[in-house]
Amino acid sequence: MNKPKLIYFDAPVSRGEECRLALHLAGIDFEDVRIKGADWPAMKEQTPYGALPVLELPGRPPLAHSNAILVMIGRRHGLHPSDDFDAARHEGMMQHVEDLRGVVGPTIRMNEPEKKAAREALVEGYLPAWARSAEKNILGEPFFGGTKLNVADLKLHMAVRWFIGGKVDYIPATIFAAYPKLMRVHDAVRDHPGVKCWYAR
Ligand SMILES: N[C@@H](CCC(=O)N[C@@H](CS)C(=O)NCC(=O)O)C(=O)O
Repeated sequence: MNKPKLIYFDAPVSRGEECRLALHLAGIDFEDVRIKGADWPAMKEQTPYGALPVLELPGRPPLAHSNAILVMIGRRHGLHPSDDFDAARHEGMMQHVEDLRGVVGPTIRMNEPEKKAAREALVEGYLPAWARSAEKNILGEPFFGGTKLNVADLKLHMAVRWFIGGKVDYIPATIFAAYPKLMRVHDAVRDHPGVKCWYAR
């Protein structure tokens, strides 16, 4: 039988993982395709925008861009606000996370000593400013929009999780510790029963 297919790399803290989590929380039985880096160059041109994640739904063209995938799953399965203004606020925060990735992501491919210098500069300036903006716009508790988890929360959770493991060189694991709302969203997603169930598989 044709199942929805989510295609991404086997990366645990990533755009793909937030889409996998959304599909799981939505109760969708999907094919979790994790491609190897070596297989990617041959696939790249076949994807809509030359990047992953991609969601394939039976009878539809492939869908790309993590936020588009998340919003579509969220709208169909009660993980995104039905009010259009609220939805737009959530999408704004989701874009804020993409902005963060757009700034930190390029440092992954840097060599030393540029990487150290670039990341130390981010710790001094961009990252606290990013977190202040996130904090200012989190109006709900414990999640971004209140008591209910939405796809925007998965996005925020993944952004915090990227750093709190302490595995990003030159960026302290405590980089977001001074932002209680941001950390509360992270913790509430981590502790959500559906999320725990995904990681207990
Ligand atoms: N705006 C896109 C960005 C996608 C993106 O940059 N994906 C990365 C992995 S996270 C990728 O496919 N990199 C391989 C490449 O660009 O060749 C999204 O939100 O999905």
